[in-house]
Amino acid sequence: MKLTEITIRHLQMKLKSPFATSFGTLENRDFLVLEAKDKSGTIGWGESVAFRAPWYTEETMMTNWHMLEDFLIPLILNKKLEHPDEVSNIFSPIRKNNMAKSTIEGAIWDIYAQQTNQSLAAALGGSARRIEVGISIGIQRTTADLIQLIHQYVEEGYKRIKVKIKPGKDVQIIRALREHFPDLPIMADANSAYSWEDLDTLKQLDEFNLMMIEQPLASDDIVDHAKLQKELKTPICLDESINSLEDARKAVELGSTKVINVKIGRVGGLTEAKRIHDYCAEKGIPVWCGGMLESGIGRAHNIALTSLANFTLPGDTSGSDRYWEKDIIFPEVIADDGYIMVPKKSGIGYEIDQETIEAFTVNKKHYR
Ligand code: OSB
Ligand code: MG
Repeated sequence: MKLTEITIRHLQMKLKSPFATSFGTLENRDFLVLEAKDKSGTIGWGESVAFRAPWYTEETMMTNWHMLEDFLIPLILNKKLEHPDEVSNIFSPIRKNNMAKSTIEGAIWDIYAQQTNQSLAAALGGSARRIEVGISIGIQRTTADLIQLIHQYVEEGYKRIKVKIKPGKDVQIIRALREHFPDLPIMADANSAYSWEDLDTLKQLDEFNLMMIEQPLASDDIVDHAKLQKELKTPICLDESINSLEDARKAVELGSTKVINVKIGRVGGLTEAKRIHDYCAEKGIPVWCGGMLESGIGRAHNIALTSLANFTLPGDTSGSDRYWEKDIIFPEVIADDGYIMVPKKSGIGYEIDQETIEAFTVNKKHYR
């Protein structure tokens, strides 16, 4: 493989309903899509999952564009590659900026899978025919609204429900959900909204039989997460804290986490995601694939990754219709009774809807 041309686009897509977390509310999803052309003409697609603002991690859509244009694209254009696993070495002179790196690496995996005539899932070593998925629900105005939404998604067949919590919007709400849905697999995601001072509140969540509590404390704090896990029965799942295999190893060794949310962008690409998966399988730590409100391109990569054997818990990759009036791939991603079929076609396994991509494009630039 050798990339000879790259196009970056800034897309803006309106979410069907605003998504509220402990940091604020998102109405439009702004993100980058990267199209890479190999010398043979094969085209691969990648998505940057960074947001407009740096609330989830420090990266943004525009820092990604800067890193891509000024550092990553110059390192990769016209460089000969045998396998996508080499990309992380080529990018190793650049510190962090994992979502930016992952944008190109994802497109290279797509090209590699196409050229070796296999699905991206198969190229990664995944064998599941279908994956089990859940849904992540943003903070709602009232608990009644939340309960109604959960009813709707449970009826659609989603296998587990994740709700966002923050201080003041936690114990009461979870108690109400548990009363209403005694046996439903429920988990709570705090996106780092708590600190050690909130120990009492977090301990109160222990009585509701949650599957796990996701990232309660600061993203750079695996020490207090280890202390907290000793105080809780509920398993802690780290999201923002895990940016590499090394982070995963340290968090597991310290006892800071019993489950890991793997996000391709956050860990710098599919190769690193697979390494974390393999390590966790060896250690008996279940993993699941997190979501970043992706378009169909990012969603396709998530589906392929989730086909690996240790993705034993339902992930955040819901159907396209949960986010968008119209997605940029076809067919759109369909979650039927909480399952998504893993595409068998080569590469990411979905066609790119060029017209729709063009319609959502705010800005684009070509590199060669
Ligand atoms: O913390 O998992 C998260 C969305 C944006 C940023 C961070 C998170 C989320 C979600 C939704 O929980 C996942 C999705 O539906 O794609
Ligand atoms: Mg999370």
